[in-house]
Order: sequence, then structure tokens, then C-alpha cells
Amino acid sequence: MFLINLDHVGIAVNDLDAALEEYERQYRIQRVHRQVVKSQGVEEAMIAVGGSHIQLLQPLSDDSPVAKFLAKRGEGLHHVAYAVPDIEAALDHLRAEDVELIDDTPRIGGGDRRIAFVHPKALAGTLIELVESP
Ligand code: MC0
Repeated sequence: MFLINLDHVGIAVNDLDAALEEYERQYRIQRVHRQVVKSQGVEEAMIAVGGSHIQLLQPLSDDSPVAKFLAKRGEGLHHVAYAVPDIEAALDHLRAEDVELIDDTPRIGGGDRRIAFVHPKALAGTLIELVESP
């Protein structure tokens, strides 16, 4: 299958500590991990929800894509991430379908996994992240 799982849903927040505290208070969630991903300009916190995750994203600087998103739209749904078995094959397929990619080649994301983004203009205004999960 092309998409094997809903890996995570990314949510942009202004204050990671405050958002985590609210998730814990309101939903009694369990944190999985927290990590600074310098290459993406974010600090992320992953929350396990069944077989999937919520990823809270706080920008590290004003030029981070998440900072730009927060300035324009405020806190909220930033992207949907799908697991794919072979990220190069997935990108080849999307290129063949003339889908607008942000990343031509994979980059390294949280948890040192290989990721690639697809432009929100390609489908229903949703930023899509592909995450390789062999
Ligand atoms: C921007 N747009 C979005 C959007 N960000 N639409 C839906 N969801 C988003 N997250 C829309 C804007 O509203 C605008 O639409 C158009 O896209 C261009 O936006 P812009 O503000 O001019 O911004 P750009 O073009 O400079 O950049 C947008 C783009 C960028 C999506 C290309 O943010 C990007 O490259 N994102 C991929 C990397 C990323 O987001 N990294 C952070 C997560 P209108 O209609 O006004 O033209 S890192 C992560 O998640 C890692 C840690 C991981 O999971 O492992």
C-alpha cells in the first residue's frame, strides 16, 4: 500500500510547555519524546494516541517555517504526516503524477527518520509530510 499509516498530525504552538501541560490536563496524554530539530527550526514534542501521534511544534527562531505559519495563521493544524515504506519510491510516484513537492530528496526529521514535504497547494490546502517507516 502507498500510505501505510497515519504517522502523526503536526500542530503549531507558540509555547510548547504550555501546550503540553494543557494536553496533559485536558486529555491525560503520555509524552513519547521531545527533541530540538535544528534543521527544521523547531522543537517538537510527540504525544502517543493509539497507534498514531500528535506532534506539537514550537519554532526556534523567527525565520522557521512554523514561525511564519504562526504569524500568518496563529496556532493550529500545521501538517498531516503519513508513513510510507519507501520514501524515494513515494517521491518518484508523486513526481510522475505532477504533484508539487517541497522536497525533491528526503531530509532528516525528528527521531532521525527520513521525511519529505508535499506542497499544501497540491491537495486540499494541506501540508503533507511523508515519513519513511520501512
Ligand atoms: C503555508 N501555507 C500552508 C501552510 N504553510 N497551507 C497549509 N498548511 C501549512 N502548514 C500556505 C500559505 O497560507 C500560503 O497560501 C502558501 O502556502 C505559501 O505560504 P507562505 O506563508 O508564503 O510560506 P512559504 O511559501 O514561504 O512556505 C510554505 C511552505 C513551507 C509550506 C512551502 O512552510 C515549507 O517548506 N514547509 C515544509 C517544512 C516545514 O514546515 N517544517 C516544519 C515542520 P496562500 O493561499 O496565502 O498563497 S518540521 C517537522 O515536522 C519535523 C520535525 C518532523 O516531523 O520530523
